[in-house]
Amino acid sequence: MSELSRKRSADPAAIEMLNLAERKQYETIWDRLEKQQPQCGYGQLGTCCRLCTMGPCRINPFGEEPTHGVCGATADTIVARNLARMAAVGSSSHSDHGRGAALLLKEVAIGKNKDYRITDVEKLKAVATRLGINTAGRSYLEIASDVADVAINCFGKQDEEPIIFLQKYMPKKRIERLKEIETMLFEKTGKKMGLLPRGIDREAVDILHRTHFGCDADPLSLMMQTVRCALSDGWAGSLIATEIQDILFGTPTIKTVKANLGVLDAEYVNIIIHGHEPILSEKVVEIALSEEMQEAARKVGAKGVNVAGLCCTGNELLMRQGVGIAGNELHSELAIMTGAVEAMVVDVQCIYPSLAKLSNCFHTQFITTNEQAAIPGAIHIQFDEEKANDIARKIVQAGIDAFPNRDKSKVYIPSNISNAIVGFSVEEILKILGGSVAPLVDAIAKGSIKGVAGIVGCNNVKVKQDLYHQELTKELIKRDILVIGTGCWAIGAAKAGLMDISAQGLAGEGLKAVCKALDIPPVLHMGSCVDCSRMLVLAGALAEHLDVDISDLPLVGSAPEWMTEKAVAIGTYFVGSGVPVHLWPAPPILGGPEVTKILTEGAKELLGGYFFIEEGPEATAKRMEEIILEKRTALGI
Ligand code: BF8
Repeated sequence: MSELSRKRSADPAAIEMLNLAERKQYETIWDRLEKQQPQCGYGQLGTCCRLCTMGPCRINPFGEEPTHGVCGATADTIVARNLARMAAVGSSSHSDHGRGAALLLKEVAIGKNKDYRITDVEKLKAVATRLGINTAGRSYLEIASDVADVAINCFGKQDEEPIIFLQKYMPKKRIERLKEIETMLFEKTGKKMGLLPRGIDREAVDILHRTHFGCDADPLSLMMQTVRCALSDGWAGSLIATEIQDILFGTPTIKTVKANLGVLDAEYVNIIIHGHEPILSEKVVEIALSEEMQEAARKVGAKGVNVAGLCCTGNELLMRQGVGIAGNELHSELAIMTGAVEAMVVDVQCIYPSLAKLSNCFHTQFITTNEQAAIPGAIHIQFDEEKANDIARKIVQAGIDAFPNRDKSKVYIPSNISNAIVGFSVEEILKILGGSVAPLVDAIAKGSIKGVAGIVGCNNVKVKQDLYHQELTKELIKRDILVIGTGCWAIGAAKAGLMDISAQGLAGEGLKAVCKALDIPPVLHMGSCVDCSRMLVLAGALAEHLDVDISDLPLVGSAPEWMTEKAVAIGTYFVGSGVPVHLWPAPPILGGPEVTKILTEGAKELLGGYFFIEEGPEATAKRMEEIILEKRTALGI
């Protein structure tokens, strides 16, 4: 077993595939990282600016010349602007996804789209009631039309009022606190700094405007707008995606799934769905599993069609349909290298352009489907919701047609596969708790559960794949801290067996007893990255039950292998909601001492939530536990 492969990943399936890549000379993301060394120090510190053509400028981190950009921008201004833009991009990615769901719900409601339907009428009514929409004596399509209108309005409204979804879902105490901060900042500085988002699109555009040449240079003002934009993602854009996808495709329920590359089956046509939006993946699964397609696969010599997920669209499918998950982000190249993938079908976000070139080494059809993610070298089959059935059939058929071209001598599927109990939507959590958060609050009050940690985010090729995810999770449950989470962390935890019922044995005595009584693992899969909104809703429910602010609760977040701009948005909306958030690797802010101070110390005082940077799972778990214990003491428990 290659030493190099073991340095790159903690996942035995990945190590096997990395060994194979080394033998066969397939280039991987790890190889490309090496070719990029040494990476730019200014970029890592966040002190390079290329926002106008007088630059690019960079600031000397040791206080020597150049200390300012050509326009006079300081390191803090540059760092703040860069970070704000990262959050705007991340928020926009989640929120644009939510927009797609809202627009589809409208089309289904008015009968324009016949290829989709409303699956979960109970959830529809619950969302409508929360939004203040009348449900009595009305058809579910009428209600759905109104829900879609409210959601669509959150994107483009122009008045100054906070976004309706945020108003109806964020606990009142938090809204009040944000308003008080706005007033206090105005009184103290004379500058208007808003925190409550007015419109989803508006807050991202605001950042694009204020970071244009010659606009906002004030680190505090830039950071407050960053929080406002991120809050429009968490409490609106992502929340809309989650809620409407539940209405369209069903609210996740608890189920057992299989995780890791072993979900691929050498005797079947394997179709992997990768990306983020279940509008595509739900349809591909439905069509792929139809008798018509299974029969077509048998005709070309396969036993049928097998569908597996990857990354967040994989999380969406696993939560709702129980589809097996082939892996998280760093598995995407490795999956193709098994030589057993007939089609990798992608929509948007977290898709390496390298997959097109790699697919050419195999018979794999690398199929892009979305105009927002066209990739040179891919086969593009344009997806269109109104013709979803026909297009999904075409996509699945392309996979089936590729099966006879499979080179059997290239097939190598690692046998690693784990069981994971998944599907912990807030609704399911409430169901297992008997209808209210009270038993969870009691367990926390008694100390059997010290607190709750939410872990999110990616794989980052700079961090050994899944190691931080696995070790931090184990350290936390050992300390009687319940772990919930989403995204590529959740897939990493599932692959490592941490979502299996047997993981109860790794938990501390208090947490173990609670998990045994409820028959759940100590590590709960709450979905894809837009489903971080489920964690916000759960935090809100706990805060309202206790009549306290979210920042008073023994909650803490972590993104230990993060890498995307979406993760910046997620971390920031948790901070804006009052939750302390750990980050590793360090974000590109350390070149701006004032920005670093605002995000780590200033935010704590203002928002209750703040960022902290820590390296190493044990040190991180220790710090997270200390934060939880601090909160418990303040609550008097
Ligand atoms: O939205 S965890 S690598 S797949 S960004 Fe991407 Fe990060 Fe994975 Fe999902 Ni989230």
